[in-house]
Amino acid sequence: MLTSRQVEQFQRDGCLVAGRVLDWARLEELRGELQRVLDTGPDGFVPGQPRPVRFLDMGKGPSSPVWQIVNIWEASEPFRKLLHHPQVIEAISQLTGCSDLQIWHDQIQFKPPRTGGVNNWHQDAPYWPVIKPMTPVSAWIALDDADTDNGCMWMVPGSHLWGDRIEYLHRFKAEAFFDVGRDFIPPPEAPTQAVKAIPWPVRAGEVSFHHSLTWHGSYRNTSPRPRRAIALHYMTGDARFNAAGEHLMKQFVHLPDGAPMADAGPHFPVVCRNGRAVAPADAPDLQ
Ligand SMILES: O=C(O)CCC(=O)C(=O)O
Repeated sequence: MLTSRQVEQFQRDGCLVAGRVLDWARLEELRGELQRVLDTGPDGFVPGQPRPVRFLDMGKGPSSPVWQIVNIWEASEPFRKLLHHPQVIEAISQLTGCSDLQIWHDQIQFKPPRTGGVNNWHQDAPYWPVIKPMTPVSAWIALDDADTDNGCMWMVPGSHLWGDRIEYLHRFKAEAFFDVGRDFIPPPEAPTQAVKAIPWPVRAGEVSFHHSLTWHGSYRNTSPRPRRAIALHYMTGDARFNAAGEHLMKQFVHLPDGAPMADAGPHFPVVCRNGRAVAPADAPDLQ
């Protein structure tokens, strides 16, 4: 349960590191599962074997890879359980004010030691045009200590209040502005013109929450350590399908335009109903 101070901080900043949610044993289990999937590789899954929805290098190739795995939960029982983590679900429910939640999708971001690349500045919501209203809050759980040396996220606190600025953020080159206080120009309605990007370190096993309009990105991993993390993107109970949009997960939605995403089926498990976390065992199987 978040304190009222933490909720206020999130409302003001659009980001919050909210403490430890995984003990060492659980961390080790998830790291082991991630390694199993990485060792299998994008082309190593045999027909019929449970596999993630996407598995590819979103970086600039072998010299600066950023491995992205979408819906690892579909290939790994421990990651499926993680979607239902009661502490995380309860916090998302508090931060969104919604008592019904389901998974939109998960996303591993793995930056290998020394070579791991950059995630450009962006907001999440503009990339999710198939759901309306946008899904407001994501949980980002560190599987390693993430700091400025191994490519932690950077945030622009308060930027979630400035609407959809993705066109503006796309102007920045991959390497730009991972440096405190550089000259982002906020929109005129921003309360301050001194926009600061701040590093956002998160320790292994801790959860960080960010609003889907918060400006964020992450720099290279120049350290000898890996940077492994998973983002859990949730939908609120009022989310509806927008058939005009495009997204990787659209292939699993067989609904008419405007239908509630609550009916979207087993690729989008319900994790919170009437304010109570739904146990993984009560979520339907994928078949
Ligand atoms: O892990 C990262 O470097 C970026 C993650 C991100 O953009 C997100 O979770 O929305």
